[in-house]
Amino acid sequence: MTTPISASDLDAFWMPFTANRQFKAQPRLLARAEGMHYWTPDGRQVLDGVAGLWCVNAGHGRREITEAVTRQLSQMDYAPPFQMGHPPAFELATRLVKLTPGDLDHVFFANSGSEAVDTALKIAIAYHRVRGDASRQRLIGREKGYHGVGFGGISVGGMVNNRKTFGAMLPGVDHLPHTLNLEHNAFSRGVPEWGAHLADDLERIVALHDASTIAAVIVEPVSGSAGVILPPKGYLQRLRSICDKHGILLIFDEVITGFGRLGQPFGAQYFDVLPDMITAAKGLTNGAIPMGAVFVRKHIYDAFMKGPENAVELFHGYTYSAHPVACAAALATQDIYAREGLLTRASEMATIWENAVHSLRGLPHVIDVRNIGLVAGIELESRPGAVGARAYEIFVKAFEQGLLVRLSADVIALSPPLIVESRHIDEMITKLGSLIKSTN
Ligand code: PXG
Repeated sequence: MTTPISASDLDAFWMPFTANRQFKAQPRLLARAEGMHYWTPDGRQVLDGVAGLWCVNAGHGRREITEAVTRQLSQMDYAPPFQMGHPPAFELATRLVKLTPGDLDHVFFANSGSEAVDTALKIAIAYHRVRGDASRQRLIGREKGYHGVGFGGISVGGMVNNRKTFGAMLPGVDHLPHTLNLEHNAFSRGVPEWGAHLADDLERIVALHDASTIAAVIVEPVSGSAGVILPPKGYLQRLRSICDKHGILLIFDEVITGFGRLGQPFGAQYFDVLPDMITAAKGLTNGAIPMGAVFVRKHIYDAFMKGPENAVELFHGYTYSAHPVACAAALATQDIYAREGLLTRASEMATIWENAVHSLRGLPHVIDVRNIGLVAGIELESRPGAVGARAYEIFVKAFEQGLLVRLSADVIALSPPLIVESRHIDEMITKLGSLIKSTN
């Protein structure tokens, strides 16, 4: 079967984060991809406005990745990662830590952003314990944060629909306030001026629980899933200094901002703030093969490398940690990024992008436009009693007219492959603009 067409063909697959019955009544299928485009099974071209799902940073169908994956599969399909190794894993780790800032010079491999996040949270708690500071177990996330769907990630995450049906989750978790504020910051270009003081809420949380109970703070430098929420100017610096003051680890979840989305390899470099750990996934392999990673600073790695040399230092890992095929895909992806300058290309395109997306200001229902690097969020006023309906309608019509966008409630998110050209941006904005105008 190449193209499922009848309802029964679609029934067995329980689709993730999808309205299954609505989708299966009116499916939207993709069959092929190359460069900036997808094609539907009936051959319709669709411009990719979201890099698949914030991950295909070098554009689709990169031959070098296909070849590297094929080569690796025929040479060695799988190798156990526990007490054994294979060369591409070490080569990839060495390559990647050259991209990270400061002494973030060790990397632990996982298979997704969710696993990377849960790994980082576990490393944070274990780090304090190996240093003899075992009372530091609390984790601090942020409202509207998205850190994947593991129990750790949803516990520190702050998106209510991802949390409310899944019970009590991890104990000892607290949340900072989010930084979205339309009253002060609507239509800011780049990071908003107002709101650095929101980081000071960490002092309140410290005063409530005492620093000696807190292991780590985790935030996305820029929130993607919750609808493109930017850190106010100085906010991340302030979080860093409060964490330093109280001996709390700071984790940047860069599953979206990693690998060039903001015009630097990582958001940490863009914002010039050095976290203790960075989680990454998505663009690491250009989305071609699942892979996640946690970068840790030297003091964290070193804290574990004590004790007897024959002792396993961290009782954590996955059957597919540093999977050879994922490593091959990641190495080929990094080659492309380096050769084509893609990790900084967003900074070259940022002004064109900013002007383009802000041209939607003034259209009906548009209550905010937010942008940074090659990301934008266009927020529409919600219909009374029907949050998300307006943006969903635009998403469906956009797909019918050959444009893929992403939604979060009534925010339309754009995050194209980093190979995007001005003409693609024009096409996206023209299509979106006319859809926004024609939607009631
Ligand atoms: N952290 C962040 C910051 C993410 O954006 C994850 C962790 C989890 O990664 P995995 O690979 O486990 O999915 C993500 C994932 C959306 C959307 O609609 C975003 C993500 C996933 C699904 C949908 O914006 N980001």
